[in-house]
Amino acid sequence: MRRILHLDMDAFFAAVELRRHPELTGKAVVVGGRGDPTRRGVVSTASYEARAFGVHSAMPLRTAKKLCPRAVFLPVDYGEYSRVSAQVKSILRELCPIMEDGGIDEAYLDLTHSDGTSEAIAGGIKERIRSELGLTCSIGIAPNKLLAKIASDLQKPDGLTILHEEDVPARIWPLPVRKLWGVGPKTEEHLGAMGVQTIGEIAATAPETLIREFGRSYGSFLHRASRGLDDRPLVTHWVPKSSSRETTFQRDTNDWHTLSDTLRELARKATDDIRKDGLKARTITVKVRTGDFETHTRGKTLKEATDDLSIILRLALSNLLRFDLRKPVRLIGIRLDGLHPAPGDSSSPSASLPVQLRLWDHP
Ligand code: TTP
Ligand code: MG
Repeated sequence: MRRILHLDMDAFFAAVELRRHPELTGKAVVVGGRGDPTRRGVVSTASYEARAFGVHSAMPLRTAKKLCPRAVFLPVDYGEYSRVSAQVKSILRELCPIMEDGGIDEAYLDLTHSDGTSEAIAGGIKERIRSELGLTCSIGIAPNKLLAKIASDLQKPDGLTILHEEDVPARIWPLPVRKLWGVGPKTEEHLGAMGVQTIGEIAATAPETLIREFGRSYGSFLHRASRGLDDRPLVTHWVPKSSSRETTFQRDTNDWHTLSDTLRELARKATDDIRKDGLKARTITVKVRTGDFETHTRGKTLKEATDDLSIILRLALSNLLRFDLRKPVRLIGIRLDGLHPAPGDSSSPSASLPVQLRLWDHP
């Protein structure tokens, strides 16, 4: 049985705005357009306080102002939300390398081969997002993406919902058809005309009827989805080509101890990075930039890829010895490339994840 987690940030754009305008906490806040309800534009999102007045995404700002005259209107700052989004994704990827990016404020993780209870994993993610980013999210964990996504929405904000297959009749069937992934306003209307309002009523409709009404492909999708069945894999897309780390010194130096210690530390971090991703590297390159901004690199390629720190350290230092280090150094860096998934090598904990191969199945 698979174990899939879906995470969705709570009132995302509004929550990010509240971090820098803490005085607005607890107030009705609407983020959209240029933040001016007298001008054209739609609501991107609203705080839960504003939602209580009926304000929601995609509504004209003018309408939002009518529904909630006291709301504070803020302009959209997409750059800031993207930065925070990347931080969320990097926390998630650190905890589980098999991640599907679901959009600016959501993602799926495949926890099938992760240790720990679902409660503990979800609690750990929430805690990191709260303490490091000052934000809350809602999490659903279920046997597939379809159910995990519905689950993450069931107890917003700051929710955690764990669904099992046997919970489908009680928890999923009473929901309106629109809650089903892949059901939009048109299908909702079509189903409504057939007297079908809830997911359970789709499940109770004969599959032949669904196929007659919606065609073979979509009809059978509706039949399966209404029963909570979904075998779509995560689309990870994410295949790093190289991993690099570098450091700029406070003051230029050509002290061998400083240079070699720094390089050792960078090699350690870069090796950690690839190990976390279940990868091994073939090429180890050292980069040195001198105070006059000349940049040089020295690299070595191994016959076989490795994630063995002692081998990587040895190569990094022998590369460093190949530089002319008479001029003081401003920046030193290491790059590991020629990355390959580490095959079932039990000496490395992350490398033993069999699902790692999935990263490469779905490029
Ligand atoms: P959502 O996750 O749909 O909404 P949300 O995070 O604001 O609130 P919830 O707690 O219900 O998850 O969308 C994420 C962000 O995407 C949202 O903060 C703003 C943006 N967005 C738009 O710009 N326009 C839209 O129509 C929607 C739905 C979202
Ligand atoms: Mg959200």
